[in-house]
Amino acid sequence: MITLYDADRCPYCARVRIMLAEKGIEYETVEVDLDDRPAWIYEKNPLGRVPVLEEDTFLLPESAVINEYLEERYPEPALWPGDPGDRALARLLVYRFDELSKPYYALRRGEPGAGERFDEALARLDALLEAQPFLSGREYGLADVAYVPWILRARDRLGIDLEPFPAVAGWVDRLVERPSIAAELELVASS
Ligand SMILES: N[C@@H](CCC(=O)N[C@@H](CS)C(=O)NCC(=O)O)C(=O)O
Repeated sequence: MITLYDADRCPYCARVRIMLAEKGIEYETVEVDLDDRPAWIYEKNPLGRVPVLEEDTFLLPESAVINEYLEERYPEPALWPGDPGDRALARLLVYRFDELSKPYYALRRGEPGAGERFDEALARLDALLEAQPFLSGREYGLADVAYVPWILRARDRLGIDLEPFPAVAGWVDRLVERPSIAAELELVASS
C-alpha cells in the first residue's frame, strides 16, 4: 500500500494527489499539520516538507520526482507525450516551474510588484496555451498536473482574474472537467 504524507492546503501535495487519482492508484494519507509539523516528518524527509510518498520501505520526497516515479511505476494511462521532443518540452516547463512559483509566493507575501510579475507569468502560459491545448502538448499530462494547483489557488484564494488570459481560463475549464482536478477544486474551496 502507498502512503502519502500530505497536507490539504499544499499545492505540491495536490500534484501528487492528482497523479494518484489519474492513475487510479489506491493509497492512504497521513495529514501533516504544516503549522505544527511533527518531529517524525524529518525521518520521512530530512527537509521536513510534504509531500512524501512511502511504499513499504521506499520513501520519496519532491512532488516532481514523485510524479515521474508514479508515471514509470504505473505507466497506464500515459501522462507524458509519446514523442521524445514533445516530452522534453513538457519536462522543460516542469523544470522551469519557478517562473510561476516565485511570483506566486511573492504575491502571497504581498511583495510590491508581485502582481505584475505574476501576470507576466500568466501571459507566458497564455501564449503557450494559445498554440497548444495543454501545457503537456497535444494531450493533458504531467506538465498540466504540475501547474494547475497554483492556478486554481491564485484564482480562488488570491483573487487573480483569469479573464485577461483567455487561453489559461479555457485550459482551467477543460481541466476541471476531470474528476482528479474537480476534487482539488473542492479542496481549495473548503480548506
Ligand atoms: N520542492 C518541494 C516543495 C514542497 C513544499 O514546499 N511543501 C511545503 C508545503 S506546501 C512544506 O512542506 N513546507 C514546509 C517547509 O518548507 O518547511 C516539492 O516539490 O515537493
